[in-house]
Amino acid sequence: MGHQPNRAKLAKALAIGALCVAAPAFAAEIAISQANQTFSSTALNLHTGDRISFRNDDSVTHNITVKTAEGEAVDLGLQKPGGAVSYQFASKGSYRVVCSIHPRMKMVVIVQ
Ligand SMILES: [Cu+2]
Repeated sequence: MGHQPNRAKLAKALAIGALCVAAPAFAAEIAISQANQTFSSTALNLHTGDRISFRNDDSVTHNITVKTAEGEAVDLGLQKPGGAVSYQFASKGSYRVVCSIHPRMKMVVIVQ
């Protein structure tokens, strides 16, 4: 007997959960490609909370390191061809993004 109402409640809860997931996020996710050992953009302006997804479109491994304004270096690890890693820029400031394997690969990210 108490069966159906519970199921209805569960369905409602699931629907609300789905809505939350589908709700438009204020933070953006920007896709950056690495090809020919170059970032597809060398300078970006982001808002706090935005995320960059870095895709490796090269045939060589990359290793992105994000250097924050405070001098902290965040190593995103080895990234094989075809792989993607992402990083969220959680606070304002000027960041430098480099590949620790290919020092010529550089980009600047300004978060405001
Ligand atoms: Cu590299």
